[in-house]
Amino acid sequence: MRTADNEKESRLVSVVPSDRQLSLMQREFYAFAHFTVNTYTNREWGDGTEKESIFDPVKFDARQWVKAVKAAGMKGIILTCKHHDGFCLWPSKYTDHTVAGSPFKGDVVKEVSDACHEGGIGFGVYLSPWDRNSKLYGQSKAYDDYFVNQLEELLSNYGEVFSVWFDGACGEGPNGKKQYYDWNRYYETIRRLQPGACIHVCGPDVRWCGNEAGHTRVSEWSVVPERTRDTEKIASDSQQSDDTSFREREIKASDEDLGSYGLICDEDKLVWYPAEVDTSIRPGWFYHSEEDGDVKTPEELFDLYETTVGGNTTLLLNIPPTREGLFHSKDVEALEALGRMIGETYRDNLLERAKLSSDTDDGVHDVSGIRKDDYDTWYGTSDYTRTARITATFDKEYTLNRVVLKENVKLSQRIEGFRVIAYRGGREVFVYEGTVVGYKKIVRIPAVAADRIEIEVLDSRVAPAISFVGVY
Ligand code: FUL
Repeated sequence: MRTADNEKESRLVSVVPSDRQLSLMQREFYAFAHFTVNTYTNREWGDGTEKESIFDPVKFDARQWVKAVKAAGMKGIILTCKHHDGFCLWPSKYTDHTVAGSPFKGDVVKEVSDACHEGGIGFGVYLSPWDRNSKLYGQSKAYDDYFVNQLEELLSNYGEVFSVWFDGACGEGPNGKKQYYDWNRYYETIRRLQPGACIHVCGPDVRWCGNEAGHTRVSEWSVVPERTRDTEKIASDSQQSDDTSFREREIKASDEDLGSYGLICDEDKLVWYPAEVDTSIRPGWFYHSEEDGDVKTPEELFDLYETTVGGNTTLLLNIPPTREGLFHSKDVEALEALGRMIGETYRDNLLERAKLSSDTDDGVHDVSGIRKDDYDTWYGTSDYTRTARITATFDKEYTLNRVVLKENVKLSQRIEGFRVIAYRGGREVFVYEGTVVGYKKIVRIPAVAADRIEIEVLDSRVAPAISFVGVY
């Protein structure tokens, strides 16, 4: 057990999300769509020499994408408006390497953003800083001007944008030169034109989880050292970091523990930097017909959803459009089945049929609000109590296999250890012990018959602030 320290813990819980970060966490699950000339060359990385004429999605229908995405319960699409090959899915004024030179002629960005807005989901922009086509690449300010001009087009002409996704991949351009990106200028442009948009990966708002395989850490923290963020930026900025004193030791995106109390309690600068897991429904990011048999099954997708969204990260799931410009029927079927599984599992919160109580005498908030999923009601104990217990006694015995816990993250991430205990006729039938909760924790337990559930917070910073409990 760690030594309690009121002052250090108070400092930790003063680190909270911005409004844009909060909105993104509430979005929970959204799609990536990787679409460019690679879809036609059957490659994953284009080299910038592809002819515009190969881009020809004859049945392109962004509404079909949105429908499929919504069926799975996703709340947005981030489109690769420009990938490393430099081909623009919109008719950019600043280059000829765009859809305008293709038989398609239209504006993919416009159609996808319109369909998203019409369907009531968010639209996000992936714009690769690495551009293997632009002659300006590697000429510092000239390329930065070009890149900022493109950002301005995308952030001014397509309505509200919830996300700008900056990839860390950075190599040579067509002149064999590398570019040193003026990140701060890019960030300022985004804040000025789309203040509600989060900047992901090589950016200050959303942290890359460190892999592309869909793995979430056992304990995923949102309050982490500020240098976690700097490292991401520096890493993508190529060999610029050569000082490695112990204090400034690198924290890699792949490290297992980024924010437990012991690790960060003496850290100078802390930030709210929540994780996002990005992975593809197929082996590749782009569509390859030979992968039609490798679409993740609904069960695999459901597992991915529960471990990521239910593990204090957001989930960015890639669905690559085909050469025709549609989501493949296999992907659509998997997404629809996933949506049904999520809907069925989480439809009926058994807590609605329970008597709730807290036996912690100094409870500062009424416990009854926690069966409703909102942040206005939350349950906590008075400051520096660190523990809490909530008991739900059901009207009869139920078979259950999921417990969902949420913290009111407006008050930071506080819980470091908890337990869920299920009882039947006064006897313990199952115990689950966990670490973090954060925005959302989905506790999966084997189906048990129980008539009472106890949620015990074993340790938290200052005091817990639980905003939701669901039992299914
Ligand atoms: C990587 C890229 O190189 C891949 O092509 C893909 O876009 C993935 C999301 O990020 O860094």
